[in-house]
Amino acid sequence: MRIDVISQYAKLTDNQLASCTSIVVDLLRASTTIIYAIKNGASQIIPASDPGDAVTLSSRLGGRDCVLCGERGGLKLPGFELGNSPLEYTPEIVKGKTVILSTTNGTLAIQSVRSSATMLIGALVNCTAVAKAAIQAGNDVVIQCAGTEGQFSADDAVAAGAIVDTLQKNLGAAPTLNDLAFCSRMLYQDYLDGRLDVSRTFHYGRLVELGFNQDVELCFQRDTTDVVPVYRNGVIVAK
Ligand code: 3SL
Ligand code: MG
Repeated sequence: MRIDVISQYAKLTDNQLASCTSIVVDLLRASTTIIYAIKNGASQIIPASDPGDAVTLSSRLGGRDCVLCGERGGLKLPGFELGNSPLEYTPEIVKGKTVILSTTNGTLAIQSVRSSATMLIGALVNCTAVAKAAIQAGNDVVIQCAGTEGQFSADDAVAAGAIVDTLQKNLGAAPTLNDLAFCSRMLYQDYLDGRLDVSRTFHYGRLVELGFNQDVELCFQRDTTDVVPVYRNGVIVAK
């Protein structure tokens, strides 16, 4: 198996993705939020790149069974019911509902790898489950990080490294890694050993400044769920 970690979205062509399992990682916070929404009973999540498209879709589907969600600059969009905090996606609000979600980087990352043979949503909270699901799919793996506004994001790399590490430990034969897969795994080890202080990284600091301390704590917990969301025919559902 080959494992590539890609630092931000829109780097790979449809041709490169056609035979791959992609794992979309936006640790802070879209992929963690999607995992929590599915864990708490959302029937499906429709990613929308543009907030206007999300609003149009929500009125077309009829408000009652939908929850309109999204952020820009980390903050809930005006008129939307939920922002992008995993803690907001409680069973009381999302159970049995279609979640329409538009976020700054995460939903764009999802759109960028939609031609993959299989697309899974991963984070630290489902690290082991998503790695095992990727092994089961049997293809080469692309870990597509969302990045932060077009740049490498250390939080994504830590989660990607944890997934690479889990893949390596569960595969029979040693996989071939691209350089970022190799370095992400080392970064994850540095994080575990206390050499990488994630609170000093850009997006983590920005979320703390906005008051989302509980979110960042939750997002950095490992293996709190076995839920693996999968993208199928334009929507994200439980695998
Ligand atoms: O970029 C995204 O998709 C978001 O996850 C960013 S934020 O954490 O909500 O600011
Ligand atoms: Mg992010």
